[in-house]
Amino acid sequence: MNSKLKLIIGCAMMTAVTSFACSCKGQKGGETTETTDSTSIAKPVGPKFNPDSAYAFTAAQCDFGPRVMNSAAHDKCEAWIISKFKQYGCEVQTQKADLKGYDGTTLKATNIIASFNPKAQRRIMLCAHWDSRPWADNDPDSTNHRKPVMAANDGASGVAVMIEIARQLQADSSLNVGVDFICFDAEDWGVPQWETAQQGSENSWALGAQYFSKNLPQGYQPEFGILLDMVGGEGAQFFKEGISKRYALNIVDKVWEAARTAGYESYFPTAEGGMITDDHVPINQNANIPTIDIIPYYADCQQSNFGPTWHTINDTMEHIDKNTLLAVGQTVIQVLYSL
Ligand code: AHN
Ligand code: ZN
Repeated sequence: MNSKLKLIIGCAMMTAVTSFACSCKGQKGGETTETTDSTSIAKPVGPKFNPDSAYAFTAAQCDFGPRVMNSAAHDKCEAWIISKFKQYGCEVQTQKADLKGYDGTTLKATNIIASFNPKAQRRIMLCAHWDSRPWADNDPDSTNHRKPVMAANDGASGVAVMIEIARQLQADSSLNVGVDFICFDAEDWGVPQWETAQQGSENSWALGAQYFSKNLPQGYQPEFGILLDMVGGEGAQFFKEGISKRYALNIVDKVWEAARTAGYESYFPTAEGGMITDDHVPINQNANIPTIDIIPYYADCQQSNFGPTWHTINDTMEHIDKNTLLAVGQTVIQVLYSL
């Protein structure tokens, strides 16, 4: 076979593969998704989430180094996050507080509140934590336990998906609601595994969200919230989290239905994945904002049910998968543009 012919065949195969991938994802540029299930009439809506962009926003945070509380990298990243949300048309406020870690450390915390379309009455809250865990205490090698976590997935990914959504909202003015992007600080200063069990240790997590839940901006009452935690890991699947079901079952169902419509059903199985202590707990309990958690559950992972890199020194860009970022980002866009 001559090389030109090979090239033509190669091209035809590429086309076939590309269109196959497209129809699988149900992303046919606004057309109705072909299906034999006559009950499925909803179609993908809203702008196309760009996974390369979200990936770059994840890497940009990691480039500062681990964003551990009270560190220079933390403060530099804070300024970067604020500038990105401003760049994409949000009004940004910060909420600063000295919070107390389980070990008595004073944590200089900043919750970042970025509002898109701040005058809209009807509002939705998206949130994620932006700090890095100071200790890789779940690393298989115990000599790494006191090293900081890069937190590409457990920190940067959620913020990156939110920044990319803000970028898309600015480019497409057809949204009917306002969106508040809340970046919680001091989520990951929870009691390390080497400490013997402490009473009330679950309160050592989500310190920034606890503070926010008790110090809401004047009159703040969004319809519901969606927390994004570890939304970029390779092999991730997002099961229906138990606390979310207890406080906001209709939102869980809405989001999982949106995932199906957007073509990402395989990332969002409808089974339950257990109850997780996370930022959404104080938001539900103290602020009464029905808030769900999109958080992975790895049923068969020995290292952690949050995935093999959770609280290890391997939570780096190498293990970020653009397809996971896309599945979550496009699903959230589907929710927002269906309101
Ligand atoms: C617990 O480990 C109890 N909750 C997990 C919350 C978390 C930590 N999310 C990210 N890092
Ligand atoms: Zn963590």
